[in-house]
Amino acid sequence: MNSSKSITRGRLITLEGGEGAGKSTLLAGLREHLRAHGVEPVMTREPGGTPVGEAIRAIVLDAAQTHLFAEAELLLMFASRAQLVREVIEPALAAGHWVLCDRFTDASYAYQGGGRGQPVQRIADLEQWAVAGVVPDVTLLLDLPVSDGRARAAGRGEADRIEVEGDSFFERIRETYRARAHADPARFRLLDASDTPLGVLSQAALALAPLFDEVTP
Ligand code: T5A
Repeated sequence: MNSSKSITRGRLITLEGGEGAGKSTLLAGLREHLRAHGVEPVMTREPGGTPVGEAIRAIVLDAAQTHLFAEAELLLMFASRAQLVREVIEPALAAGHWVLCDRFTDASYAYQGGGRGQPVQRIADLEQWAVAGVVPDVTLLLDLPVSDGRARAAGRGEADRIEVEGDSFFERIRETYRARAHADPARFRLLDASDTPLGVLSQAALALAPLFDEVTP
């Protein structure tokens, strides 16, 4: 019996990028990669990941919601996040699980900050109390020219409420993401998302390799 053995806190890995950058594709490959290393990750996403969060997701992505103000959008993203952190992410990390999250707080800085023009300080204030100090161990930023990402996403049918925005909106998002990655190289890994799906997975695997070293005795 070693019931007194303390549990090593899990790892939080987040994926970020513009529309159609390949996050969902990479997530599927990363799940298998982690499994091959003996790690069964908890998979989740934002907005969403909980019953409350998925209901919020339905609102914020609904193209029929043409009168949603930027301030309301920002609060909805953080409402989903506050719920996800408390219901899923923090309990999983405390239990020693690794969490793979499709988007997290950086998306609010990029979309609501860079895209919608919400003040950075307002987002930072929300982050401070809504996210309860949860910071990803590694953030994989899939960087891709906006036109390439939009061309990929276009193949999927009807655009959602955010996808209908113009190119300049997505250019600001890309620049905000890149600036955040530049400002925090210890956490961010910038991936060339124009690579093949296998190539992007190899880049991500390389970026995550130090995490395995940390947990291997
Ligand atoms: N949002 C979210 C905010 O505004 N604020 C916030 O705080 C948060 C958390 C959520 C939306 O909400 C916004 C951002 C988003 O607009 P989402 O579920 O994250 O939406 O969806 P999207 O970003 O729209 O994700 P997509 O599904 O568009 O893109 P993915 O997952 O990045 O791309 P994926 O893997 O589905 O690939 C798209 C297509 O490209 C192909 C795939 O086969 C697919 O057809 N593809 C590749 N092709 C060539 N080479 C590669 N390497 C490829 N990888 C994928």
